[in-house]
Amino acid sequence: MKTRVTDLFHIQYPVIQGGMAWVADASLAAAVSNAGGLGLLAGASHPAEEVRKQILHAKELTDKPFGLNIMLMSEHSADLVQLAIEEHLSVVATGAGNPAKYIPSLKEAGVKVLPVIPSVAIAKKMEKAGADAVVAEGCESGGHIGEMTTMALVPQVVDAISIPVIAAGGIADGRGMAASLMLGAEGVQMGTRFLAAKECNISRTYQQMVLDASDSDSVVTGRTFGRGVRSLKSPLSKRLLEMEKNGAQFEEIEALTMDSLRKAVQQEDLENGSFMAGQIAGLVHQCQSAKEIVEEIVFQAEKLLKKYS
Ligand code: TUI
Repeated sequence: MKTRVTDLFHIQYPVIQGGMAWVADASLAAAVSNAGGLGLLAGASHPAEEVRKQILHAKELTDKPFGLNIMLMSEHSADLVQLAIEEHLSVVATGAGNPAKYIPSLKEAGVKVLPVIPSVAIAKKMEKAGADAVVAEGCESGGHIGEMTTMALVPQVVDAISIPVIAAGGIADGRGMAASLMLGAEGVQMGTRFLAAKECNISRTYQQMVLDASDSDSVVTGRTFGRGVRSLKSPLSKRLLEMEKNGAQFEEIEALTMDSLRKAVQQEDLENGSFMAGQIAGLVHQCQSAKEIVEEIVFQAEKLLKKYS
C-alpha cells in the first residue's frame, strides 16, 4: 500500500502509532516500526535525558524509522526538539499545541515534522509553517482532543491543504482505514488499538479496561475549559465530571489528569488512574502483537478497497 505517507517516512504501510504519553515506549514503537508502520516514542513530560534512553533502546530494537512525539504543553519541548535533531530521528510528531517555532530547525536537520491538528485553521497554519504532513485527529480519540469528528474533519482538511493528511480518531480496523482513505487521507494513526498490543507496557488493569470497554464507555472531562480529555469511565473520571459541574478550576482538573495518566499506566490504580482511550475501544477485544495488528488492518483495508473499486 503506497501513498505519499509511505514515501515520506520510508515505511511499508501508512499506519502510524499514536505517541501516547506514558504509554508509547521503545518496546511498542519498535514493534510497530518492525511491523512496517511508523512507531512513535512518547516525549510526554519527560526530561530529554530520559527520552534519550528510550531512543537508544528503540535503536537497539529496530533498524526501521521511528519518531518522537512531542507534547507541546511539556516544559521540556525545546530540549526534546534538540534531542530529536542530535539523534537524527526521521520524524517528530507534535500534539497539544503549535510547533511552528521548532519547524525550521527540525527541517534543516532533515527531521520530518508531523503536527497533530484538530481543525482546518490549524492545518493551514501548519502547512504554511512548513510541516511535511498533518494528522487530522477527531474527537473520537483518547486523550487531549478538539471538537471536530474524524468524519467531518478529514475531508475538510484534505480540501484545505496540499501536504498529506493522516486520519486519526475512531480508527481501529481495516474498515476505518479504508474509510479514511476514501475521505482523502493517505494514512491512519491509531492509539487505542495499540493499547491492546502485546508489546504495549501498560498495567493489566488498563489493558483489560480497553478490552472490556463498550462503545459508550468513554467520557470527556475538561470540556468546559475548552481542553477536553477523553478517558474510559472510572472512579476518577466520575469525580472530575462532578468537580467540573461544581465549578472547579481548570488547573485543579488538569493537574489531576496529568498525574493520573501515569497512575493508570504504571500502577494498577483503578481509583485514581486516568485511563485515556478513544471511543473505538468498544471494537478492541483482543490482545495481539503489533505485527498482527498492522497486517490485519492493512489487509482488511486492501480487501475492502478492492471490493468497492
Ligand atoms: O495531544 C494529543 N493528545 C494527548 S496529549 C496528552 S498528555 C495530556 N495529559 C493530560 C492532560 C492533557 C494532556 C494526552 N493526549 N493529541 C493531539 C492533539 N493536538 N489534539 C489536539 C491538539 C491540538 C490542540 C491545539 C493541536 C494544536 C492546537 O493548537 C495549535 C495552535 O495554533 O494553538
